[in-house]
Amino acid sequence: MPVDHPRATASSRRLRSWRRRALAAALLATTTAIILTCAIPYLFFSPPPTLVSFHPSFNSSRDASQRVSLPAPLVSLPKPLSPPPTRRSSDVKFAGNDHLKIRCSIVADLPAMSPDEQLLYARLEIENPENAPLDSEDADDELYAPLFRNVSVFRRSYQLMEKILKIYIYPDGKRPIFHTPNLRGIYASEGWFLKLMEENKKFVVKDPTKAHLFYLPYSSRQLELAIYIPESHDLKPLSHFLKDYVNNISSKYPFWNRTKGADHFLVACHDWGPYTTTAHEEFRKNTMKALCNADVSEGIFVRGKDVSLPETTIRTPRKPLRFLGGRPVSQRSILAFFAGNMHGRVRPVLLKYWEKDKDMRIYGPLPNRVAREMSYIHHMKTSRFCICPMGYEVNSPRIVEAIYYECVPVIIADNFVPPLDEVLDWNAFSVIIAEKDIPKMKEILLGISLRKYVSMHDNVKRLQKHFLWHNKPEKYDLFHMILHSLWFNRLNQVQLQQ
Ligand SMILES: *[C@@H]1O[C@H](CO)[C@@H](O)[C@H](O)[C@H]1NC(C)=O
Ligand SMILES: *[C@@H]1O[C@H](CO)[C@@H](O)[C@H](O)[C@H]1NC(C)=O
Ligand SMILES: *[C@@H]1O[C@H](CO)[C@@H](O)[C@H](O)[C@H]1NC(C)=O
Ligand SMILES: CC(=O)N[C@H]1CO[C@H](CO)[C@@H](O)[C@@H]1O
Repeated sequence: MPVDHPRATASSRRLRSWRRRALAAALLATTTAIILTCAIPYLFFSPPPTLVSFHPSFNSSRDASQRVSLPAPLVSLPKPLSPPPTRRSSDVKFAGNDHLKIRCSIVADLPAMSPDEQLLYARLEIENPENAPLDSEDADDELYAPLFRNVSVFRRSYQLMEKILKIYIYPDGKRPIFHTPNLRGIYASEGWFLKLMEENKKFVVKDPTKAHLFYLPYSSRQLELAIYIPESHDLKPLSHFLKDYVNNISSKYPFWNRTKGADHFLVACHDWGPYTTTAHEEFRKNTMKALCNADVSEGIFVRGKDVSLPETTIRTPRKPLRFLGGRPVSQRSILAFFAGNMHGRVRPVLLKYWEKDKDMRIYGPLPNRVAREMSYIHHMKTSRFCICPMGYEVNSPRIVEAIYYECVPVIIADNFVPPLDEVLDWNAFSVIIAEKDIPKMKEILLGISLRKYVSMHDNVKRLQKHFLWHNKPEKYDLFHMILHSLWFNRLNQVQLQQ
């Protein structure tokens, strides 16, 4: 910037002030154009601003006919005087992709909004099909559309999450039940999420008044280890402990009572995760739960509100991606593989029908004579299909193992909501068989053409990156996918609270 010259002549001063005015006028014109561009979808293409219907492709469970009222239009702007030009030609172009950000930040002025207004803004942005051009321009080719229910909705929602979402982690709660991630074994996903969330700088805020979501940072596995009395078959002490905790934070802070816990969430992979929430009514009903045990038949997990948490078995926490990968289709000679204990109602039926089949390897616990020849993991790497029957509970660590070893998972667990079901299209890369159809399992698997199988196998490989833990989280990895599902489901709920 030129410094003011004390000896400047009157004419040069006039020239400078003229320039400033011209610049201001140009800015004003540009801003108006941008505002009109941004306003058009709201003014002309969206339903009346006080009534928003759920877009059928947005929800995962809600009745599409359900309508809810919005408190007020998010952005109220004057109607343009002339008829709007067509959308594409009206887009004001700036250098690169930046016009997207400018386009909406000017209208929406996100930082000036309250967290609730920001959520409503994000919701409208995602629901409005007029926003579709935004993501084709911003498409990054990192997402493979066939894996998703609607990849444009996912991409848009993810972008908005990165831009908007803020999370408050309650500092309360003593170790080891709280703040102590366990990174190994079959419950590892709750530990990894806890660790990566607590280390996170992008989404976590110190100031809870800025938060959209509140995290209850406990481990369901540590809760079991610390409080459960072995052989007691009594989960009451665990649920009373959590009830106490929730009562503590709801009297200490104002945030719980504002939504009765609906913007609070937990992440729990232990089978008992859902059952330990039952002693506190609001906690059981309202709090968002990311659960491995995603069973809709028990009345605790609710599709569209809660998140089916992938169960990931981590054997070596320092190298979570060890052993990843599998054989190409041509080197997968076994039709289907299962080995495991006879937990629950499904597995004995599976064995009854298929243990003796020559094309498949269906075992109880993997026999030593077999394991000496070929390990469990190697079986998965060389089979076409990996059978993932429920155990005592609906979930199975085999689903993610199959994805890691590039084996197409076959899920047998009625009432189970598969992981990240809000956004993923499980038909693209898995086979879901009803429990009653176990006798027809071989027929069903052989009925899948080679061509179809090759595409499913390819999809499994492309899906893999969305199921990986990284010590430093990467875009679209498992940490971000879980976070995104929480964000997405919160957006799904948000207007019901108002
Ligand atoms: C995805 O969602 C958008 C926005 O709701 C919609 O316009 C589009 O038709 C959907 N695409 C598919 C393939 O369903
Ligand atoms: C709740 O607060 C009480 C009183 O401060 C404390 O004794 C108790 O340990 C707390 N419970 C939990 C689960 O944090
Ligand atoms: C929230 O509500 C509970 C139950 O009504 C009450 O005991 C508690 O004091 C309230 N918390 C705050 C911070 O006002
Ligand atoms: C994408 C999706 O799952 N949409 C669902 C929304 O809710 C309706 C009604 O419950 C379902 O029919 C849709 O499948």
